[in-house]
Amino acid sequence: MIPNWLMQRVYLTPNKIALSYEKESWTFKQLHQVSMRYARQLKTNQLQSGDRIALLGASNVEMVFMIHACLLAGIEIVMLNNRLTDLEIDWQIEDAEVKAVLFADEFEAKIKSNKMDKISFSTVTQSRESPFGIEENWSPDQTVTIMYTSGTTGFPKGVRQTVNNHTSSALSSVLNLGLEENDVWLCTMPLFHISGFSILVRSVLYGMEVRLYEKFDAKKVAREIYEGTITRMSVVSVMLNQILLELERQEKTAHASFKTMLAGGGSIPIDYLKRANACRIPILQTYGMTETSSQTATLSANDALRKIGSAGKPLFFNQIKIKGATRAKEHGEVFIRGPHVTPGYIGRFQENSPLIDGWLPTGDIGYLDEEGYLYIVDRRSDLIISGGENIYPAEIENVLAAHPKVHEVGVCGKEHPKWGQTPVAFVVVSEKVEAEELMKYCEGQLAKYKVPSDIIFIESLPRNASNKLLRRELKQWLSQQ
Ligand code: S0N
Ligand code: AMP
Ligand code: MG
Ligand code: MG
Repeated sequence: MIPNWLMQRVYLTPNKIALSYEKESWTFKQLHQVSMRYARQLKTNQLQSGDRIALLGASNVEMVFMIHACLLAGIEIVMLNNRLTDLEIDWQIEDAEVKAVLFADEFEAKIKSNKMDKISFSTVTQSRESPFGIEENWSPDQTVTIMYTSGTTGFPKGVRQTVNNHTSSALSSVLNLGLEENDVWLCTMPLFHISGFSILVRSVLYGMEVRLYEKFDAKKVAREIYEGTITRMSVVSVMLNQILLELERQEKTAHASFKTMLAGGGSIPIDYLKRANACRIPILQTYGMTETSSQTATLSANDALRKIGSAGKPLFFNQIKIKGATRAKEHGEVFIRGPHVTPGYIGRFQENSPLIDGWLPTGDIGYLDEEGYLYIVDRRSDLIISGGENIYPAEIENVLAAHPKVHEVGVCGKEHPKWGQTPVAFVVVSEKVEAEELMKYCEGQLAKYKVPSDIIFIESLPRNASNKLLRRELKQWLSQQ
């Protein structure tokens, strides 16, 4: 059994700071008090232990209280990406068969489905309180969160993240990074991604302060880094670049107490790693995913330049193998094993075990060097990563192919100076249509970051003998333009 995280934390260090936001802060005791009140108010709204709900909100303090209320009450949370359209959200909440959707009032228009209860945050916080029996201990296999991740078929998969997954991830991380009394981890990542959520878990397990931003702001972050008001932070490459540009513009370097810039969610350009080094930012490239409740491997700051481009070695409890590889540097699919790996999906994909003989095939192509450092070189599938948000071509192709004037369509990623990559659609029409009309059509159905940045009309799509679309050829075609 694992003790109820926040109950145990408030027992151990009630007066340590748990959370800060702008000029306000909350101790673990205060966080516990508010979250317990919310949990009792959820009970009044018929939500209690064993229920599954979906949570839609911004990455702010109210959201943190709501998350902890659900954890205290034993309610499984489907974390919804607030950049998605109403259609995408409906698909996920129906797939997850949630009992209710809890939403921050400003997101009301994003929930159209009427197959479940819809409860606004203000309804919860204005409800009377009902007593509930708190579970002081949790089973390690209990699901805490479910996060949808885009899949090769174009249908997102709801990934279960258990008590054991989150706990072992936080433990592995601290064995690698260490912990100091004054640590403050800045969270500017969305709480609906494991990149952000894992920071909340680390906070409650370590007794560490999380400094929370509702929105990423490079200028504010840069100041915290050179003034030393935070000691650790997680970023994707687009954020890192903006922070570096700020520090470079102001000719500032990181404060000596700033210890960790955990950079992941996709590959980090080598130029950024060198610039980070010049700004005295200890940069740690990491390889993690939703299915592994964050980091699997992380490169230490000392190795950042010696092993440039590597995502490091696996954290203590984790194992990595390269399928089929018999010697160092041989490329193959990365397989992962460890207590942080999800037991499986829910909904449409619940019968499809993600594991092969206990190992998670990642779809990523990589190699281990002679010292056992991991390098990710490619994707087996055609995943596009835009600003840390994942997009599978099939999601966009499925939407565009349904347009009456579209005969067929192929999507691939194009390099982009700001976002890393953006999707581009190659369209074969059955009837003349303007690119603008197709973009509008996509905007109605897909999150903004998935809407193709270019639509290119062509005569026919490149296919192999068995009629399979050759997306690699589309990519080559783009690079020759
Ligand atoms: C980069 C972010 C912050 C950009 O958002 P921002 O600046 O707030 O934009 P907005 O003001 O909302 O919108 C302005 C315009 O920009 C468009 N837009 C926004 N985001 C994107 C995007 N990603 N791609 C393309 N366009 C985007 C808006 O649509 C808007 O357009 P207009 O003006 O036309 O309306 C934001 O994108 C962000 O937060 N990105 C990061 C997401 C993330 O966390 N990804 C990681 C997911 N992966 C994991 O969680 C597993 C890995 C992991 O756990 C990890 C990752 C990193 C570090 C550590 C770890 C770990 O293991 O702990
Ligand atoms: P997600 O769907 O957000 O869980 O994203 C996980 C995927 O992001 C992985 O399967 C990789 O394709 C990619 N990724 C994460 N970290 C890295 C990294 N350090 N280098 C290259 N790709 C990465
Ligand atoms: Mg994914
Ligand atoms: Mg059609």
